[in-house]
Amino acid sequence: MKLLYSPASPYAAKVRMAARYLGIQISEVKIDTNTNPPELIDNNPLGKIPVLIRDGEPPIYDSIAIMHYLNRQAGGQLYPKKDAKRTDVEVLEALCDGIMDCLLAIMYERRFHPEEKIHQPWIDKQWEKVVRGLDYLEKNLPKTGKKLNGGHFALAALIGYLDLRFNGQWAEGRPELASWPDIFSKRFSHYGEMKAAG
Ligand SMILES: N[C@@H](CCC(=O)N[C@@H](CS)C(=O)NCC(=O)O)C(=O)O
Repeated sequence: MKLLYSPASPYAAKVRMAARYLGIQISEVKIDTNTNPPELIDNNPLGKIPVLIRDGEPPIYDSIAIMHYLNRQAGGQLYPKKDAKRTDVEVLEALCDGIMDCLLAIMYERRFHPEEKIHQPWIDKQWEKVVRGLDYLEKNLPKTGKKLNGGHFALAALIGYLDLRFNGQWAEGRPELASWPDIFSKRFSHYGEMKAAG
């Protein structure tokens, strides 16, 4: 199996970390989404990463579908079995991914518009969502014991991306969230090398 990814992508970081944790071997192919390479758009019409490519089977996207595929491959080790716990983890992942969506919307607004067309109210609206989401996480961090799940990897991916692109803008006033990577790293020692990197 191979994963189309970019080192800065938080969604790809989530999937790559989860696969590593589960001991699933995936080779990684770096992709520049800006150039729409055939290998990307032939496998995902949306032109987004991550995409998991399997021998003789259809490609899998987006990151959530890949996470659930990895979970099945690993005999259910990535998500809790009990219904209520599983829902909690899935909602945590949805929140972290949703915050990443807002952060990316901000990045793309700045990156893909000429200066005079950047719409600050749109950026502000996305940032308000980020603030609400991070404040919620500060008060509702998941228990982080020996057994990790999809929610932990989504949270780790989010914090890695915040550090990469929004350094100095999110950690103040959120000590629990800012120090959570120390706890996570004790459970997953590859975090430092696998989180989003520019
Ligand atoms: N919901 C998707 C989001 C994927 C996504 O937005 N990936 C970004 C990179 S971090 C991307 O491919 N952007 C290129 C584009 O939107 O054209 C997932 O969970 O995989």
